[in-house]
Amino acid sequence: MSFSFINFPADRDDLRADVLTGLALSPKSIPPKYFYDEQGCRLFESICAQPEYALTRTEHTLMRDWLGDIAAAIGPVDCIIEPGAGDCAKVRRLLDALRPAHLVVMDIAGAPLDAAAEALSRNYPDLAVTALGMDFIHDLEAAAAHLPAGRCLLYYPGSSIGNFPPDAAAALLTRFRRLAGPEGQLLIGFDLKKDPLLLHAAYNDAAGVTAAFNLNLLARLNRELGANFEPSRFRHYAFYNPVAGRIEMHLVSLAEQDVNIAGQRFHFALGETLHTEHSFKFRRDEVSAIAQTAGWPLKAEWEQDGFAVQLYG
Ligand code: AVJ
Repeated sequence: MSFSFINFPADRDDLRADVLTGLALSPKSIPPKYFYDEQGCRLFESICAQPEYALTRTEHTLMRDWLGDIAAAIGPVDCIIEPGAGDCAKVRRLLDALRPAHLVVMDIAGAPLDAAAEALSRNYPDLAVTALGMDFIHDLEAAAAHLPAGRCLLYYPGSSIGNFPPDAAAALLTRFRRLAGPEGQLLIGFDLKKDPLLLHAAYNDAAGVTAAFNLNLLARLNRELGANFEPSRFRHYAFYNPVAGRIEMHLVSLAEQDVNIAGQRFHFALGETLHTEHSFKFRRDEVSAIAQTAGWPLKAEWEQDGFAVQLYG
């Protein structure tokens, strides 16, 4: 078994700088990548198990039902690269079907990734696993030094692409193109536009896990930046905006209040929002148009129960 974990230190300074910048914007806004501290990772995994949040289960079923087809379309690969791999659960199916020699996983949550990737490498003794604890939105290019020679498949499942507005999504896919190289391929999974009431319910689960996930951001800022947010004075508020084609997730201030963060004071008016996430929903042609501008020609696609997987290269 071959496993290595490399941590790219960055963290607290980036968090502080991005939070101070985001809170000076109007509307106030914090990038969604900061949801994922250890508690945030646990809450995200719990979201994926909620009955209203079909996204992860549907992707899993699609990948199970079409795995033979998908693997045949991809062909032989030497390496799978997964940015934002989290608990490393999704890539296992592809490892079983494609049997690459190398796996490179990246995640901003370094410690959970380290544990998940090491556990995975114990289950795949012939696989060389490299785990990079990094903010790939920032540091993707640094991953190049850790890729083996040969054909790479970049795997970007889970509708993570939905966190990016179209221009930023195109920019990210362009960087994926450069990393994967001219022989590289991209397998991407994303949530499709559907009944807005279903989308709404997925981000407003009855058990309140999505609310806890959203509010955990404030607890994280209290823990890591010494902020003094009072989470009970903010409301988790998520809705589908059909004009923009996205779920918007907010924390709405329930009172007029001041918050101190890293030595600075921020004022929240009653009803003022802190925007925490966009989760874009797509039609298949919208993603292929974005990928096209990023230099990825569409090779094949699969759709099932409101979720799609596309292969580019
Ligand atoms: C991991 C970005 C795909 O947008 O559905 C789940 C994160 N946010 N519930 C998504 C999330 C609220 C998720 N992604």
